[in-house]
Amino acid sequence: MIEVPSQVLLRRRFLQLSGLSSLSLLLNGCGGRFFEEVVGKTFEPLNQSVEALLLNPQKPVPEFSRSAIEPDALIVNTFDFTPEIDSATFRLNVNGKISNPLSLSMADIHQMPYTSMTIRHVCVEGWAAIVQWGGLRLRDIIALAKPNPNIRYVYFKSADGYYESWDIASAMHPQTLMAYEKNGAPLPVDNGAPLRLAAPIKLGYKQSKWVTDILLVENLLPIKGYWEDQGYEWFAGL
Ligand SMILES: Nc1nc2c(c(=O)[nH]1)N[C@H]1C(S)=C(S)[C@@H](COP(=O)(O)O)O[C@H]1N2
Ligand SMILES: [Mo]
Repeated sequence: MIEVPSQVLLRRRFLQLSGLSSLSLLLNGCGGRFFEEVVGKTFEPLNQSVEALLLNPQKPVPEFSRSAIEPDALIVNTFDFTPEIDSATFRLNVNGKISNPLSLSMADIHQMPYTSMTIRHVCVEGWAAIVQWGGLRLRDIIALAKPNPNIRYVYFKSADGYYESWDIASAMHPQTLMAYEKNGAPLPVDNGAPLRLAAPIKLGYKQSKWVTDILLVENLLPIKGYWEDQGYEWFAGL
């Protein structure tokens, strides 16, 4: 099995980002390609190019009215600890197979087009909550990064050690937001401030809080996500 150097570099880079570099010796083998083949077959219909997704946004799912918000129903669900992030010095870094790597401050992020949505958050542990999220569309960040046409997956690294990977179509969905607002107020620290993923199309565990790094890649790595690597489903669509 032959791997081009750039893929190896990207993989190493992500493992460093994840603080998982000690696993890199193990993971630079053939496991990734095997998994890639399995996933590629399972999710054939979503195998759209990033260019097509930029030109033709997917249809939004129906939203709730603001009066439907359930202010107390969103249960804080944090696997380990709550990181303290100084939003004045915070940067969202975007790297990978792109021609315009980004390092965005919260001021940069607030200047990008704002979107609000009121949707249902569904946790796999058996609870749900109607929540309003405000922020910017992930697709706008991806477009700004000038992605290589072959990218198909997006990795998210969080400040608490959490990590996630999404298919490109779900990441480009118009209701997949990097949110900095919850129920009309600035995003609370417990819910992922300064920046978290929010989307009505995936289960709660896909929606990383405290996101610091985004990595756009062509192939899924053997490391897929904090819960997925313990047996939870990867696609986790709603
Ligand atoms: N960084 C990070 N993101 C995370 C989690 C986490 O533990 N760490 N938990 C996930 C789970 S299982 C759910 S249901 C939601 C919960 O979001 P909330 O704590 O804002 O209600 O966050 C998701 N994102
Ligand atoms: Mo969850």
